[in-house]
This record gives sequence, structure tokens and C-alpha cells, in this order.
Amino acid sequence: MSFRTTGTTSTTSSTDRTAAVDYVEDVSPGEGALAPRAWYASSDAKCLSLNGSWRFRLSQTADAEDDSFAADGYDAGDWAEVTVPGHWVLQGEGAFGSPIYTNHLYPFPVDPPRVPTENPTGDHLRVFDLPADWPQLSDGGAVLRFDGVESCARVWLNGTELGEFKGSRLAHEFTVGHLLKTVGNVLAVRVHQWSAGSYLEDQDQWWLPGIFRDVTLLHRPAGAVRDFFVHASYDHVTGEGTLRVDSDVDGRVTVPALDIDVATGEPVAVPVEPWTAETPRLYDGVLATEGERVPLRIGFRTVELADGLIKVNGEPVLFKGVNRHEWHPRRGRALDLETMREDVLLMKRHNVNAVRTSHYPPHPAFLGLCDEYGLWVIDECDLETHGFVEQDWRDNPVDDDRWTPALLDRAARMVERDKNHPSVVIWSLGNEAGTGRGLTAMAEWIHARDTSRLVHYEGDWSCRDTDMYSRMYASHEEVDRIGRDLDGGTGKRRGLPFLLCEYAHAMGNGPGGLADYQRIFEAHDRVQGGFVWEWIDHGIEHPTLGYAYGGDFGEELHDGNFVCDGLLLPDRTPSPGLTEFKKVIEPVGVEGCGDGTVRVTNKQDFADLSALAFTWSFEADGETVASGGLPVPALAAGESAEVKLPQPPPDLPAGAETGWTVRAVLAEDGPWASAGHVVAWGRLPVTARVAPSVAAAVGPVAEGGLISLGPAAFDARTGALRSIGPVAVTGLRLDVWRATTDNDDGTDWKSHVRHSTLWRELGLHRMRHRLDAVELGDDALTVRTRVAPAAREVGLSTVYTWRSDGDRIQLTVSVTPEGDWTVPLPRLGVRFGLAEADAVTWFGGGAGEAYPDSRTASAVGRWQSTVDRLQTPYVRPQENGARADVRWAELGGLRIEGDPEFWFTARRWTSEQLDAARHRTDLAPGDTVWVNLDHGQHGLGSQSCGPGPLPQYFLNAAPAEFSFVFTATG
Ligand code: IPT
Repeated sequence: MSFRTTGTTSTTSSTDRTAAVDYVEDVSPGEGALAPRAWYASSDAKCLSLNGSWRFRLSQTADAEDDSFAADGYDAGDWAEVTVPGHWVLQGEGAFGSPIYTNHLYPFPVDPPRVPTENPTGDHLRVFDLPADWPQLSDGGAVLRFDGVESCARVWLNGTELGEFKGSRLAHEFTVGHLLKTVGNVLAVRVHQWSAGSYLEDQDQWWLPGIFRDVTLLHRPAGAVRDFFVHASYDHVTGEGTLRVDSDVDGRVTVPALDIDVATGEPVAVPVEPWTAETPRLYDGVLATEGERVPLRIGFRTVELADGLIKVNGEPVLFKGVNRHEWHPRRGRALDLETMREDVLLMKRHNVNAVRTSHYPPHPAFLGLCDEYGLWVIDECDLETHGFVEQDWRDNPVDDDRWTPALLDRAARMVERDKNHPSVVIWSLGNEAGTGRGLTAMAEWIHARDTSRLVHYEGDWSCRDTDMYSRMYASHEEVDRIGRDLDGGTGKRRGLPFLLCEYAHAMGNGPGGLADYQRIFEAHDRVQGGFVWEWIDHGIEHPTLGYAYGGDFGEELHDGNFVCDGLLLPDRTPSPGLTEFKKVIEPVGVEGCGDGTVRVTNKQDFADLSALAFTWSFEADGETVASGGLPVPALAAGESAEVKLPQPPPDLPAGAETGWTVRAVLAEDGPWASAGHVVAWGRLPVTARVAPSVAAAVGPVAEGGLISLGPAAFDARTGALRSIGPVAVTGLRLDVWRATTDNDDGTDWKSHVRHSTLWRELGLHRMRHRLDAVELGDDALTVRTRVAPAAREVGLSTVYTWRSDGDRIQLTVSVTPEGDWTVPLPRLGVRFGLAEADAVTWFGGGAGEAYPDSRTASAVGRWQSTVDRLQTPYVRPQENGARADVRWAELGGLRIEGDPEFWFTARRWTSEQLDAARHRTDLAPGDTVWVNLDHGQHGLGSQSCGPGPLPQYFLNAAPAEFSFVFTATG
């Protein structure tokens, strides 16, 4: 192998062998590909998918093999096979290398544009015949399209080299008509994992080489459409839409529903229904040239920056968005259409109205779905150079003119490919790439090419190149200040609208604080919403670990489970965070006015309420006792009305806790959910419950090593509870520990406030329980203890008082902190073990998990589940599964009533086991079900990348008293 001594590939003298792979380290975007253009499916021109099984050979270096495999007649019979689209590291059961996860660190030495000698290189070979109905080879031409190849590819057809390209998540096309044969076409593609392009693709995700999107052969008849640009604007004053389709091959444009039949390039104005994400009205049209007909899906809408706001069709938009990486737990970023559709459906069903395609243009079909179902899109360029932050951004490619052609190529490939999607309202230059001339060049090019959309980039707070001020993970307080225009900032920025392109880091259990953000977004016009980080956990299905994350493939550098920070678990199960988000961003507000009326507010930006029906139900002790429809006027966007509720039903059980639930549901089956799907709801309490209490009627009696009190038995020496009626109870005592969440654990760059570190330093995970006294009183058993960690002076004086009326037994716990407590507690309550428990019924918050700053979606009602189903299987195990505001719960033969309401958790392992587990599969159910009844829980926050819990969600050590009444139900 040759050894080169100088750095820049283009000027290096080298042997022929190495020169043959110089393109890999060349900063230019490549050679041979056609100019970028709109991505579309023709109505009549043929196309042939080359997806499927390809022959595959993996080499460890870029130059290990010559290009003879590309020649006609090469025998690849002994090669392996891979599926295209796909990533080779996710195929072959480890035989083809493995994925690498890093957040921002380059997994190779930073010496741009050089890449390591060890450069996994996959040769892909596919032989294909033209289908019988393929037109004559003399009829026009053909184009070969690659929709996505990571990170650099060189392509040959029938032995002729077509070129090479970089820009992994962008389309590249080659003219191939002159090379095609009817049978036995040999398509050879060499893919290098690392290239100069890798320096531009340092997104926080798995590094996954391969041909991961479609490969298609497109017939291009003579006179076919090449590129076209649909300009479809909407004038909200006149209600007219203006359509002009520019096409580089002349033709006609027809839109039957609008009686439009005009030449390309000619504008036409007609009254239309506009496109918005809430009302995604698309008009079907056709662009016909001499050689081809192309279906158009036209959405009329106008995006502008006006009055310092992002407006669509004259109205400011509030983005309730998510950041979406493309992810499938087995196929990585090779997504099929159904998975893309599932994402869109899940978003719509959870009230999400916007997507940022972090951090690269998605498969184009995804944008088609966004047009169809209605989602605002920030389409982001395939650009991130985050790893240069390690050297204070020195040598950053975006500030180095040599790289500018590559940056402009990426910008053009995104804009040209996606320009005809009405859903795309904002172009984003990329993510975390510092600042520099290259970004300015991209923004200038984009602004000039497309005046109908706005430009976003977060990394430059001066907003030099952008139409909006964008930030990530700013605290509530800062966002509020920005909303009040108190954020300082220089000239241009001051007049710009604000959005959070990332916030509410959804890693593990969380995010907390969503509702608090939403209140701020809704309070200030300038703040136009945000995009939760992120949509889905990028866990990789693994035979022994459940889902793998960073480090599970032996990577030398990795960022662990930071890759699992989504609102969906890897299999697309919605996490409690998504349920919370759905509630927080619901498009209809429902609030009680206290006098038998409810105030309904249409919180949408465009649509009226005519698509929704309203229902009421009246609940007593969590059970619905009456229900019906609620007539609500079809309020226009932004309007509210007070609506009278019916009379409460008669004959309610005495002392019952009662309340109304008003729901807004889809009135009819729609494209993304069926009639009855709940879009929004509100609960209006009427009468409060009567707190449980036990009038002591019996006293404790010691006998034979046991103390009995009513239905309960205790150890006479320790005062420990042994049983309640026939139910054995073990280990009941105060508990302050929780298996720390990713948000408790925080992140390196916020080390000063990492709660789990502070908690562990203090020893809250190893509290000792000192017994001070077991006192048998006339009507109570009192057990006095002090709960404290070794080596520290802080402690919790804890007194357990038991009283019984003969049938039931009440435990009152009173806790008095001693010493100087400077950190909040993870939780405060009691825990105990039950030998057998499975079914769980409770009256309180549900159906899902809730924590102090993520409890908006928790609905008070009567719920049933099982111990197993109470768990949320976060990819990295951590505290989960609490149910909020529980009045009473029944499991394992016990009924437990709380005063006040409590947090209820039950699991088949201890918090300590949960804390120690690294993967789901580390958790083995034991014989005991551990139950936590908590008086308090510390908030969640989103400190794994953003701010911690707000002060009001801190569980500060303070004197507390709480009680539970236990009854054996057996
Ligand atoms: C921010 C990134 O933009 C995103 O890709 C992801 O890494 C996210 O953080 C964390 O999961 S960058 C961070 C330094 C704020």
C-alpha cells in the first residue's frame, strides 16, 4: 500500500492505486452527477426499482480492491448479499462491521479532509434486465437515481464509470440511457464509510454506511419534464391563489378542480382553499410536456416574515413541533413508506403540527406525507460540523472557502429536490456547524433561489443569515425574557420572531416542564413555539440487550444512551412524554368556569372547530355515571365560548368525589384517525372526596414476639410490619431513593447541577435506618427511627404511627429533616414488598405514568392494569411507572387509601436493581412485588441536555406528614 506524506488530496503526488481513491478525501461534492432537480414520480414514464438483494463485498480500506468488479462478466458468485436500501453494518449479523454512535465527536482523527486508512468500503453489485415493457433504448434516455448513500459512492454501469458523489441524505442522478442494454446490465457501486463528506455529517446519530435509500432507473422519454418549480401562493385578503409552474421543458398545467389550463411559466389566479397544516387542502394537477405527464399536488399558501412574525396566509403560526431523525430499530435510516406514514399518523394523533427534519433532508416520500396529512416542515440541510467545537471551531469547513462548493451543492440538492412541497415552509442551513462564510453563501443562494420561504439556522445568534432567531434548550426563564424582548441582542435579531428548534430533551423518563414552556409560548407573540428533541429513540434491536445503544458494539468512543432521547420508544410505542406533549399542545382549551359552564377555546391558527364533536361525562368516584353530547359552536381559530353543562345527574352516592370530563373528539373518520379520537379534554372537579380516616378502636397487643393491632401483625422487637390480614408484607419503611433518570443524571456540560451526582455523594442511595423506639400506646403503635446515610450529618427523623379500628389499619408517617439539607430528595414515601400481586386497580391519575412536572395528561379516573403493564420500558432502565394523585389502589389482596393522594408505583424489582440495570434485559422479575407509596417525587426536567426541573417541582427536604389506610380485601 502506498504511503502519502502531504495532506491535501488534490495536490498530493501518489501512486496510481491511491490516486484512484483520491476522490474520497476531495472536498468537492463529486463529479458526474446531474444538476439537482425536483424529485417526482411520473404518471407515464417507466421506472424500475433496483432495490432488493445486491451482491456485496466488504474491504477494510478504500483502495483494497481495484475496479475490475465493475466490468461486464465479473463473477461475484462468492460474494455475500445485502439488501438495498440498507446499511451493511446492520446486516450480516456482525460479519460486516458494526454501528458506531457518537454525539458530536468525530470517530476518527480530525484532520480535514483526510480520513483514516481503515475505511470500510462496500462494493455493491447488481445485475438487472430491463422489463419487457421498457421502451426502446433509442426512445429518449434514462437516469439512474440514488436517493441516499452514506457517505461517498463511486458508480459504474456496464463497466463505464458514471462518477462519484458525497452528500449522504441527498439525491444524486446520472445519465445512463446510452449505456443501457436490454439484458444483463451490471450496476456497480463502491461505497466508502468515511470521506471528506463525513466532516460535514457529524450529526448526533449512529454512523451507518450503505446505500440506505432507493436506487431507481427512470426512463426519460424525449420531451420529458426535467425540473419544475410550482409557485402556489395564497392571498388571504382576496382569497385567491396564484399558480405558476416554471418548467425547463415547456408544457401545460391543468388543475381540473380549479378549471386551470395554462402554459408553464404563465401565472393564473383563482379563488382557492388554502393549504395549512390544519387544513391540508391539496389540488391535484398535471404538468404535461411533450414526452411526459407529471402529477402535481398543489397547496396554495404564502409564507412571509411580517410584523416580526412568521406568518402563513397572513396568520402567525405556533409551532408544536418535534425533531425527527429517520429511524427504524432494525433497518436504521432505511425507512419504508409504511414506517414514514406511521410517524406522520402518530404525530397527527398526538397533536403535533410541525417537524424539523433534523438534521438532513428526509426521504422525499416523507415530505409527500406531510403535504397530505398536514405538518409544517423545517427542511434541514445535511450539514453538521459539531466536532470542530473541540478545537474552538478552528478549521471549521463552513468557514473555509475550499468547502463552499460542497456546502452550496448540499443546499441546492435540498432546495431543488424538495421545493414543490407546500409543507416545507422553512429551509434550515444545517445544525451545529458554528459560524462562517460558507453558511452565508448557502443562505444567500437559498434566499435568491426561493423567495417564497424563510431560512433558519440556530448556530449563529446574531441571525446574520436567517429570518428568525432560533435557539436550543434555552430555559423557561430565558424564553420568557425573549418573549418580552428583553434578551438584548443586536440590531437584526431584535426584530425577528423566535423559536426553539430544540427543547425538552426527551431522553428516558421525561421531559418535564412541557406545560410550563407551552404557557410561555402562548403568552408571547414573538415566541412561535418549538420542536421537542426528539421524535424517536435510536435504539437498535439486539438479541440479548433488548435495544442496543452507544458502546454496545465495542466502540472506542461513544456517547452511550444519549442516542435514546425520543418521545417514541425504538419500536414506536409512544412514551409517557408523548402522551404529555399531546395534552400540553392540544388544539382546544377546555376550562371550567365554576358555575356549571365550561369555556372552550379554539387554539388553532386556521381551522374552526367544525371537524370536532364535544362530549361530556359525569364521574362519581372515577366511574362514569352519565354522559352525552355537548353542543359547541364551530368557533373560528382563536375564539372562545362559554358553554353550559347539563344538570349533574341525581342520586349520587353520598360523599362521592364527582366531576365532569369534557372531550373534543373527531366528529368523523378522518385521514389520520377515526371518529371519536380524543383530540383534547378537560376535567372539572365538582365535589371533593372525603379523606380516609380510621378511628382507633383497638390497641396494640404484644404476644410471642409479635405485636398485633387490628388486622396487622408486627415484629415485637423491630416494630416492622409483618402482615395485614392474610397478606404478608415485607420491608415496609421510608424510602427516598429512585433509580436515577437520564435527566437526574444530567450531562457533562451541566455538571454543577447533576442531581444524581449530588444524591449519590450524599448517600441517598444507601440510607441507614436506625431504630430508636417501639412504643405500644393505648390506641397506637409508634415506631421511632432516624433515616440517614453513613458519613453525613443529615438525617430524617421518621416516626411511623399505626392505628386500627379493628378492620383497617392506618399508618401515619411523619418526617422531620435534621441537619443542613442542601439537595432535594429523589422521592419521599414508603415502600414495601408483597409476595403476590399482579392485577392493579386504582382511583387516581392515569392511565399512564406521571411525575410532578409531567402530569398534565394524567386523568383522574378508575384504572386497571397489571404490575407488568405499569412499567415503562425505557431503553436504559430508570425510575418510571408512577401514577399520580392516587386516592386508593388495590393490589395483592390489599386496598390502600391515601391522605393526601399519593404517587403509586409497583414493580417486580427493587429501585436498586432498576438503578443497576443498563439494559432492559438486566431486569429479572423476582418473587416480590415492590410497592412505593410516595408523598412526593422530585420533578423530571430535561437536564440530560436542557434545564433541570423548575424550582416549584423540587422535592425539598421539609417536615412532612402523610398517611395510608390499609385493608385486606381477600
Ligand atoms: C443538540 C443537537 O443539535 C442534537 O443533534 C442533539 O445532539 C441534541 O443536542 C442532544 O440530544 S446540541 C447540544 C450541544 C445542545
